[in-house]
Amino acid sequence: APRLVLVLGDQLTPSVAALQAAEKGRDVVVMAEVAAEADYVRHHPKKIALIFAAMRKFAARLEEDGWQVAYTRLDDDENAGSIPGELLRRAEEHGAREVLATRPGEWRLIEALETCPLDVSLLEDTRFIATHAEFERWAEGRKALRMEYFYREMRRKTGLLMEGDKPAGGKWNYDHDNRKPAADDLFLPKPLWFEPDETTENALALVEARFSGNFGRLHPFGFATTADQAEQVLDHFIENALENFGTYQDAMLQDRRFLYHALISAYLNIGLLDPLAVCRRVEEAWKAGKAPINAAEGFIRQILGWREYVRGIYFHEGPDYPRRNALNHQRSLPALYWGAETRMNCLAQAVRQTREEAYAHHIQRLMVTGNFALIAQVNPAEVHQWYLEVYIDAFEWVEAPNTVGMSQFADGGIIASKPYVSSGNYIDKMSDYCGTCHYSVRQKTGQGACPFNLLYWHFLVRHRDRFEGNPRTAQMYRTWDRMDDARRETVLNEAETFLDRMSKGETI
Ligand code: FAD
Ligand code: DLZ
Ligand code: SF4
Repeated sequence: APRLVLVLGDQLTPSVAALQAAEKGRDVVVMAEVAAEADYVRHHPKKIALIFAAMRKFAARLEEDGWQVAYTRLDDDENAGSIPGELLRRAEEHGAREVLATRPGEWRLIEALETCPLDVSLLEDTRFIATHAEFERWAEGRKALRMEYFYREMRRKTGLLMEGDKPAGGKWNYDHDNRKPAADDLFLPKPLWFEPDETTENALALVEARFSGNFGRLHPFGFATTADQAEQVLDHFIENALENFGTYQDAMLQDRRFLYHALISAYLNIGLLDPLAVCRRVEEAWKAGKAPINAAEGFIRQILGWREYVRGIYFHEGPDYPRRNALNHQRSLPALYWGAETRMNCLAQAVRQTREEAYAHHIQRLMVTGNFALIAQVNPAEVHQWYLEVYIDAFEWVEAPNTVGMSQFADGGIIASKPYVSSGNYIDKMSDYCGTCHYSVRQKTGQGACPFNLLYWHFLVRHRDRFEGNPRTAQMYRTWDRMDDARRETVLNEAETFLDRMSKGETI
């Protein structure tokens, strides 16, 4: 009897484990656009369109390669509505009992497959550089699971940027040379853009008809939808932007949404690009003198270090991880995250860009939307859901550790060694947002004071017990303690007033 070979919407790689284990003339590949995946959260329309278009093209490619593919479109009459439902329907149709599946990147779907009444084999997803066993071995017995040490292991394992057993150039990490603000007269490369072909247009029409109520603008749509196009995006980045990646990695400019970023996270996450191959390409560019070491190392660290590390943490910590709330924050996510008016220009810009592009770069996510949610003491589960919904690259295994752990400190400090909070100063230094803001970043209290300046202290004071003894935040408490009593009282009162207004839904 044939076996069913499940390929999910983020497993679009010809060498994915389930396909590797299958037999071409015998087995049936099952791919399905289903309501359960498309609306377990209200994904950004661009994200759904990307996945459906890429799934359809990938299925066509498998058929060309000689695979038998049972593909279900979202609007097919017989669509069972969920992945297990589709497997059962196809099992009956083909007289199959066995299913080969690559382990999904989300506990919810792993559990759904484990409880599906078919004989499902969950194969390890080999598209990552570290195996689960390697991560567990590394994590075992360690008190703190810091990315930097895991990253060094991965450098040693792959030999990337290594000279024998020493890091290339003598240092493991060149962040010291990075993180410069960007002047807005810099020459910046334009991202590569793909006009939708017929398959993509069809996917766009379907998404328009079914998901136009979701937050996010569907048109214009220029994402790559095949491995070949994704490869072109990578080439374009290496040729035009890699050189400046490190230096301006943390910069933010209002009218330059993509700066020197690669825009490849979605392609990596759905399987159109391979992470190790991407790192090797960047290493080659450095060897060929096309990029300095701070750029190559900084970039490779994001993929070889952070991306692999957060995946390890997600599976190491277990299914409850996305619901953790170590700081016990309970406020609702303010409406401005869904596009309601706000006078805070940094947030307005980040949200507008997110709505239009389904993209914001790391520092916008961490130090604008993430920082504000944290110091406004928003329930991390709501913050988590927002990030999962609004970004093109959001899949729980990578989104939850970044949001719940790194950005909201809701895991109690497994990922972040200090909370990523700042006053308006940091945003002003790294961006051009403050110049045209209603609020004044230099004003610490009183009418027009930047809300970040108030909430920052409110957060630190509320969590003094937890952070005072932390060497990375202790200094802030000394600064606070040096302020006079009246000033401290004003800051806290104004922060309270602001938070009350926010919670009442007033424009902030
Ligand atoms: P570049 O800045 O060019 O970086 C290159 C690549 O490095 C990225 O494509 C990505 O694959 C990898 N990378 C960089 N930082 C990280 C990181 N912290 N974790 C994992 N991989 C990283 N990334 C996602 O892929 N999906 C998410 O859902 C996601 N949610 C995030 C939520 C928050 C609150 C924060 C702070 C970060 C999140 N990130 C997420 C990480 C990072 O912001 C994005 O990977 C990056 O902005 C993608 O854009 P790029 O391809 O232009 O990346
Ligand atoms: C995100 C997504 C969406 C929107 N739709 C589908 C779908 O219709 N069919 C499918 O197989 N996968 C989809 N996906 C990706 C899955 O949600 C993803 O595999 C899990 O979240 C695990 O990462
Ligand atoms: Fe954001 Fe404050 Fe700057 Fe306005 S002044 S853009 S609120 S940091």
